[in-house]
Amino acid sequence: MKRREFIQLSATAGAAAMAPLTLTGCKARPLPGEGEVVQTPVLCNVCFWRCAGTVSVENGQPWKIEGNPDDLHSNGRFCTRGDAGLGMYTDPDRLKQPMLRVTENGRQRFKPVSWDEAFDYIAEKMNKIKEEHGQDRLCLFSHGSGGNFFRRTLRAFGSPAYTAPSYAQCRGPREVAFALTYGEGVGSPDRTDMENSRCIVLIGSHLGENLHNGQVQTWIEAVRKGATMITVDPRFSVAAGKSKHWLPIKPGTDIALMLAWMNVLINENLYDADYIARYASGFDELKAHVQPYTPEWAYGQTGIRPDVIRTTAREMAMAAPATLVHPGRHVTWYGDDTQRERAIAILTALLGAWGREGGYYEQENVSIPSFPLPDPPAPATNWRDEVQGDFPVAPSGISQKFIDASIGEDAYFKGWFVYSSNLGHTIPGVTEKLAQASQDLDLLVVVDTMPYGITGYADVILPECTYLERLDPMRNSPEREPSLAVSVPAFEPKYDSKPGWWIAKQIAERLDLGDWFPWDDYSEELDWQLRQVGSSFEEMRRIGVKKFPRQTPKYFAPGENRSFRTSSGKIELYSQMLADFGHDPLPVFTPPPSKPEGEFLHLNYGRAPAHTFGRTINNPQLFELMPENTVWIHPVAASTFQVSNGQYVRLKNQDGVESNAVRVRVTERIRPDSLFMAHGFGHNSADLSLANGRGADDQGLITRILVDPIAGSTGMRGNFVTLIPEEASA
Ligand SMILES: Nc1nc2c(c(=O)[nH]1)N[C@H]1C(S)=C(S)[C@@H](COP(=O)(O)OP(=O)(O)OC[C@H]3O[C@@H](n4cnc5c(=O)[nH]c(N)nc54)[C@H](O)[C@@H]3O)O[C@H]1N2
Ligand SMILES: Nc1nc2c(c(=O)[nH]1)N[C@H]1C(S)=C(S)[C@@H](COP(=O)(O)OP(=O)(O)OC[C@H]3O[C@@H](n4cnc5c(=O)[nH]c(N)nc54)[C@H](O)[C@@H]3O)O[C@H]1N2
Ligand code: SF4
Ligand SMILES: [Mo]
Repeated sequence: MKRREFIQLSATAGAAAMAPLTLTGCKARPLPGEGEVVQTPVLCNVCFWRCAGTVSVENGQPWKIEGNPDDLHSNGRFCTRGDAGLGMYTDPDRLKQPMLRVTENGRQRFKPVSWDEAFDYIAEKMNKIKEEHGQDRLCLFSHGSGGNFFRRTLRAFGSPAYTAPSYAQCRGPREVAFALTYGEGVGSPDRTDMENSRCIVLIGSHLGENLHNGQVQTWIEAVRKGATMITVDPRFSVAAGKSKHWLPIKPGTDIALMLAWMNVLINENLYDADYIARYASGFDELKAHVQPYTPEWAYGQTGIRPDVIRTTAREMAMAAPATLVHPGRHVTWYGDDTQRERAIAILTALLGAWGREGGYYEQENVSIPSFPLPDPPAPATNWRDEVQGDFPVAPSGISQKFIDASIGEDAYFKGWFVYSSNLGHTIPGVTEKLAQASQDLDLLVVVDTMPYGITGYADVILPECTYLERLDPMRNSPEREPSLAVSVPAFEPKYDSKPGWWIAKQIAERLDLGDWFPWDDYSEELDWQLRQVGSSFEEMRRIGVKKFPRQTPKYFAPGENRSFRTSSGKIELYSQMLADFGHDPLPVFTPPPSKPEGEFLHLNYGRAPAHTFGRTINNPQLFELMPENTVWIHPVAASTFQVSNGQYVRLKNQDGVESNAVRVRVTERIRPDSLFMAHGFGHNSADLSLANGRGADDQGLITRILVDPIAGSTGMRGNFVTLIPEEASA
């Protein structure tokens, strides 16, 4: 029998039965706000931008959430998803009590247990792993600030290995490329000075659909002030609709376009020669390198006409240094992603835009001491060497390597904590591997709020309360102005759910590591920290956000000499480090995988404004706005596949994997060779009463994974699909 069968919660012994929904007639109600209103500061957790806002509770009932006007992430306005955050709290499908995997009559089930039973089980398994394999054989997968508490427990135990999908499935190659070039990454929030840009170049980045609140607001400010917008996207995105130039590039050929732009900037002497002479190294190598990459050559690769390439390069130069070539955020596309991001970093240097108004500004956060903690045990082995030694340049944990290192009898990792990440939907090509790892691991703990797919693999499911019911870590992100922001519970936790800090502390105490959480309530730690900078928890729970004066300038001073944190102290156009590790020291164009025989479309995915990945699909308010995704195809493709607008189809990829049924949207806003769908849909689980079976999942169709040889990230865009019309279509 399988060690761990995949279990849906609806098959749970003793799971609370769901009451049927009843509709009541309309009664006259007082207007909102007429009752007793209590307001609490919150950090929105519907996505990772962490906007600061206020929750209003009227007569003990949820009323509304809105942005805090003092907050640079929101400027007083939440996005659609943030507004709908109450749906995360009210969702009746939430996890309600701790569950333990048990075998009864030969079948595996989840059994509701007390928190004490769950903690005892976890502590016993952790100690056994320590005894048999060593203290360093557990790891944490996590997305979001609440993961920090579990990171602390595992670090204290002697297992510091940690990974987040925001590296190898998201920003990894960007951070690596900018660090190689400038000695530091772009960071989050992205240090783009768009509100002051006179020209913005978007390569993929579909701002407006990608709804990172403060960022979209600064972009719209630039549009309002008449900045020249250049959008490079195979699809006529929302951003393309606001652009002077839309370059509908052949997917996967952006490096060719950027090499041609460099060729024009250098050969027409449009680059910032003073900036390059003062700050950069490797210009001669770069100049020689880009000579063959003329706009005429790039036309053949990208489908973008040479005159358009020249015109757009000149417009960028005209607005420089207030020209922002946006670095993108989800950049794990074709496996040459570090090189594509290097091309963006190099273009930025040629335009003299790093450290300059309208380009990339210097961020600052509040200098605040860490809470004093004991020293962690010395590691017996180096997990980086053991798990991802083939990617020495990677600064963070690579999630798919963590999974690989958990498969087999001799696997390095023996236990997982998964906090707020639905790995099966997040990491491409892991369905089989997840099943294998879950056979081989000695412990698999999932901390979640909802019964998403990952819970089906767990030994123990720990229900966290939502961000509206708990104290979360303080926000101290680098920004234009330093500021601190807190999130305080607006409601008591529903059901038997608990805050992350409490769960992590209880586990630590079971392991005799209580001195890593030396307080009764997490607010005591926050209060200690806040007092170091002249504030207090009491003050912050009243005001939510506190701004601090900047200590350093936002931009380089004219003519200022400065040293960069690269090995040469210069902006490295030519990267000696890449050369030393056997990679191309200057970006080289690698053609994307070619289309298979037969009728296939590039599988292209992105964001929809109403949802955050898969985590909001079951949110009753957001579900109502967008209950399923559609696949965008061009009329030419519609005619090839003989499908019409609104018809349901199944998608089948080059390896024969099929999706759920999904509706077609026929539109000229996409290239005839490509298809586009919003990521996050296609959950097949009866535990998710709204999301179940709605729309299709792009992740399952991503079976060809193009791993970046530098960053180790998973390129997801080398896949193709064909359309199979459904017989009975709506
Ligand atoms: N509403 C909402 N907003 C979000 C999120 C969310 O879940 N929901 N998630 C946030 C997160 S974590 C991230 S990382 C960001 C991601 O958002 P972005 O960084 O903006 O993501 P991209 O992958 O660049 O954007 C997808 C766009 O790339 C285009 N594209 C596809 N292939 C190519 C190509 O070969 N070349 C070019 N030039 N373009 C191509 C697609 O047509 C699409 O318009 O969004 C953030 N914002
Ligand atoms: N195919 C494809 N894959 C992608 C992407 C893509 O566009 N297409 N995007 C990539 C990118 S850019 C990113 S950043 C990653 C995102 O990857 P993830 O963040 O892993 O994405 P989700 O699927 O949203 O994971 C959500 C899980 O977190 C749980 N959760 C939500 N709120 C809470 C909470 O408050 N506490 C706890 N404990 N759990 C909570 C949800 O219930 C759910 O199980 O995905 C990457 N993978
Ligand atoms: S961008 Fe929207 S969903 Fe994300 S934190 Fe801000 S308000 Fe919440
Ligand atoms: Mo992301």
